[in-house]
Amino acid sequence: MAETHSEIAILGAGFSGLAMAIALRRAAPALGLPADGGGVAVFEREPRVGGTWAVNRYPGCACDVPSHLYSLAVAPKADWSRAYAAQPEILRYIEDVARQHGVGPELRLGCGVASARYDAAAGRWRLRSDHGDEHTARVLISAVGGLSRPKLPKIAGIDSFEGPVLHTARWDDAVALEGRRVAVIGTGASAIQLVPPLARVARHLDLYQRTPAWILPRHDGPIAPWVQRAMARWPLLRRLRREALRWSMDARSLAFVHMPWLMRAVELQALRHLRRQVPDLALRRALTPQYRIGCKRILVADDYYPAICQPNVTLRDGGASAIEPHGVRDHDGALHPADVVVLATGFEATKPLPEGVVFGPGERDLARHFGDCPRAYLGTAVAGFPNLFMLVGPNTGIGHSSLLLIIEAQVALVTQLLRWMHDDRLRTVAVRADAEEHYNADLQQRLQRTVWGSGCQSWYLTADGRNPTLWPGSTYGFERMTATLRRSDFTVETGRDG
Ligand code: N01
Repeated sequence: MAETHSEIAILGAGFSGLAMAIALRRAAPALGLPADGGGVAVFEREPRVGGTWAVNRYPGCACDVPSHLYSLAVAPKADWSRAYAAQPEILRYIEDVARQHGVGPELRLGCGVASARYDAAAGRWRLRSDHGDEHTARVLISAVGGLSRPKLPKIAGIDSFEGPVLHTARWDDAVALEGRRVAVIGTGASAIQLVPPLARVARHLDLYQRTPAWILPRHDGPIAPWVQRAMARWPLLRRLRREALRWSMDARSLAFVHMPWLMRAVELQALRHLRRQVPDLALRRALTPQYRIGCKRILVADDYYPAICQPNVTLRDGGASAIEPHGVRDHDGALHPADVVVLATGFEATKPLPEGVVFGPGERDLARHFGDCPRAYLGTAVAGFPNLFMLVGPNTGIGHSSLLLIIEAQVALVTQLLRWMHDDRLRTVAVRADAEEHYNADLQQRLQRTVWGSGCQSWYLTADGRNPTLWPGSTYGFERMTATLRRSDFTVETGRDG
């Protein structure tokens, strides 16, 4: 097989991989890269760009962050059609952004990376694609996203089910749901978007709830065409809207991180929403969460509770105890027939890259190195793994605002690192172990009193309660932390070839 080479290889063409590719194009002269995307290869397993927005195609899929904040600062969009855009519009936006910025020649679509190994003698990463092709790169940037690997629940008998089993992130449009009996397992962010459209078409929908979620009103709706036109004509209006959203959402980090008791006011708002939408007392009780709001992701929906109140929908509180060839057993052991099972059970958030994929010097497996509790420096660099940078790495998740703000700050940091490598002819850059240690000790200290550690179980936490997923602060805070590269936190090798 032919071996190809690029200066930089990016894993993933979702929001973060594309934002990185765009930044590399913009900074190409300063990085010594050709302006046409040469020197960069973006490997993407799916046949199209979009990442999570290309694979999450379940009915009702939308963003629960307002559109004017859930967009890249480098690629503003004035004509979002709704306050909260749905998946097709977001995917179109991502495709448009790639096109408008000329990202294309560097894309290797339908080409996943099976393994990436660091060759210390050559100072290169050696990649092997799913097709067996070899590729080398000086720098490897992981942009695989935090929520890319579906989590399949360990429910007894799940493999014995004779009908289709779908996961929200592996949707199959060929599976007909109209007039069928559908069992949905899980009541998180994906489920609450999925249940209303499913309830409209299914003969019967059984919703297996293990833990009720806190839900706030969404206040979604179309953005009037005249508003869209005004934002296109006066970009300042759009910028003001974006900043207002950012400030108001970031202000919440104060309560999440420093004063969880303040969340009580938000709980009252959510309880009012529940009372208004669910008249049945027993159902309301079953839907009332027993943990502090914010401990798990706060959900927003206007149509979820009304859907559960429909006569063809039954809430099976307590979750599913077993699955059999033709149905699902509830918490009490009663069997409920089902034609299709839908798993809305989330993702392997602490293991986005499984074992056996990325190997640093000495064949050190990155996923094993991370173990149950991944950690990195600024979520971006990992001690012992030279010339490897991560986007949306450990502790960069953000529950209260737009992840795209974090991604763009990380992209700017990685661009600074690459610029340094180019200017000083560096062969390798790796974060120092003590800098990583110091950063994480401080981070875990800040995480201790946050709402996320207030006693619930969530995908944010490891089994022993550590938090390797969330950033404990505001998006402005993350931007500040990453704005200036502290070169003394890195070790380098000089004498770069080529
Ligand atoms: O997954 P989740 P998700 N038996 O992990 C339940 C992002 N997102 O796909 O709470 C029965 O939140 C589990 O129950 P419990 C967003 O960051 C964003 O919904 O563990 N139930 C829970 O109810 C979000 O946080 C958007 O007790 C089982 C559910 O499955 C993240 O993705 C939209 C079970 C999993 O909920 C994940 O959301 C959608 C079992 N064995 C998603 N195992 C936006 O709009 C798990 N569950 C941006």
